[in-house]
Amino acid sequence: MRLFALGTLLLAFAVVAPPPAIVAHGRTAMHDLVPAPVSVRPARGAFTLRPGTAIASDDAGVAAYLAGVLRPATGYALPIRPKGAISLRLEGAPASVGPEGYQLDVTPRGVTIRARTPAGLFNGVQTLRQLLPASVESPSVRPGPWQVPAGRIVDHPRFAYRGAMLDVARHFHPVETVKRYLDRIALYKINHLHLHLSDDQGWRIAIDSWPRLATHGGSTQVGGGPGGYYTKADYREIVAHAARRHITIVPEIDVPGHTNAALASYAELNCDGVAPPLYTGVKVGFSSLCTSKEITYTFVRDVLRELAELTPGPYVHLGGDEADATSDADFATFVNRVHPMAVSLGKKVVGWHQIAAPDVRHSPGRVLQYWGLTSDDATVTRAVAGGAKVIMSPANKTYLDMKYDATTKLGTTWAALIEVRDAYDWDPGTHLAGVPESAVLGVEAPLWTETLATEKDLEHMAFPRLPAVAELAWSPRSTHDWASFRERLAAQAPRWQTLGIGFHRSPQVPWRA
Ligand code: IFG
Repeated sequence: MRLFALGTLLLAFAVVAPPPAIVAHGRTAMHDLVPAPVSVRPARGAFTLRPGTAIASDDAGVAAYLAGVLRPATGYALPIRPKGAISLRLEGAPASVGPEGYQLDVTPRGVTIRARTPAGLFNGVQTLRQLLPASVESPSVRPGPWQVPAGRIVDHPRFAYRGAMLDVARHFHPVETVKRYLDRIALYKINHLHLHLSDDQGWRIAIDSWPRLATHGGSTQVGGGPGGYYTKADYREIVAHAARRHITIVPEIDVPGHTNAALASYAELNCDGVAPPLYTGVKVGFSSLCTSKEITYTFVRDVLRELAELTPGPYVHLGGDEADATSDADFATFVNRVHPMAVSLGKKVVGWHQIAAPDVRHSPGRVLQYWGLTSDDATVTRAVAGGAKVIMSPANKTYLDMKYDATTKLGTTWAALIEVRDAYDWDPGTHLAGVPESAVLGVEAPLWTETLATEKDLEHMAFPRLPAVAELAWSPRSTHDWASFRERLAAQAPRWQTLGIGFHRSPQVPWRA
């Protein structure tokens, strides 16, 4: 009889409905965040958004952004007021959060995000977003309840440079696609978008002093399609869209190699004075600016001046990869003349790590983007000893144009097959011998588009591997754990479905029904 009574008591306790914000296995959404925060302390209960909920904020831009995220699915007005149950504060955050971190507090009475900068508030908003049901991402009104599990999160990034790259040269992708890519990388606290604006197959940014670069050099693409280019107004629109998401645009003009589109546009840029035809194939390493002609340096100076004027961010990327048609001596001469032009325009130079060639001088603030396949690179080690910083983009870990496995239709395999776990299970802080974590500016996931013509193609290759790289860039090493990450990634999928992101259903991830 006694046993029966105990059983009844336990049963009674079990049927007491847990707070709705608690999902299966006692996990709340606080356990499903990507990237993993530095510290998470769940509490009982939840905050429920109501039709009368208001947003108060010390930064108007982040408040407007948050309202824009929450209004469509909730259908609530969510006015921005001096006082509100959701408050975004620029004081009271612990010093540990630094320039981009935040403290998020949720109680049944309200949500408070504290940070030291608007960027920190923005990052806190991304976390708040993930604490709400996936249906909050819907562009149209969905039923609630709109509950946020209670607790405290204190968070800040491991690396300052958390990047994504979009190659708009091989296949041109329109402004709307770039803006949606910005919306999506913002979900995972990525704060730089590197645009690969020129290559053999296309020149994608209008330059007033050299108009044929875009009108002729931008008139085709891999496979011979119509190509396209950004007008300066288009580019400014992309920069503004990025800035509202606290994302810095890093424009790349790849030189002296990867320049057939420019050479095809102006005969005088060629050593023999003859413009080659436009190129719509996928070979690399066959083109070079004419490093012995003075007009080449006038050309680069004009392009850099106009690009720097369009780019509020601190970096310009000058490529430097696969200059196989340029002798080592000519490459060093060219780079040593051109990088100082960018510095005199107030910019810091990023380049593929080949710019660390022996005879190339260090320019102040220069950053090497490592895309190699090895765990040791003498040129990089030497350049770091000379003051260079490194963005880690090992091609066998972060190149999102690599096939997931042999069955992937899109993409290539030259670096590696990269399934989700391959993109996750490495450490940017220790990847390269001779490059201490203090020299690692951050991580970037390039998306090359030789085989990616449509936005759906981009989505399939970027998701779910981009969130993996984003976690490496943001989260402390102590939270790095594949078993946890794959579960948290599975919890992201309903959000991608609601956002219409056509992601790869990797067999490595326990996607929920
Ligand atoms: N390497 C080339 C890219 C692109 C890529 C495709 C770099 C720095 C192979 N250079 O990656 O232009 O073709 O995976």
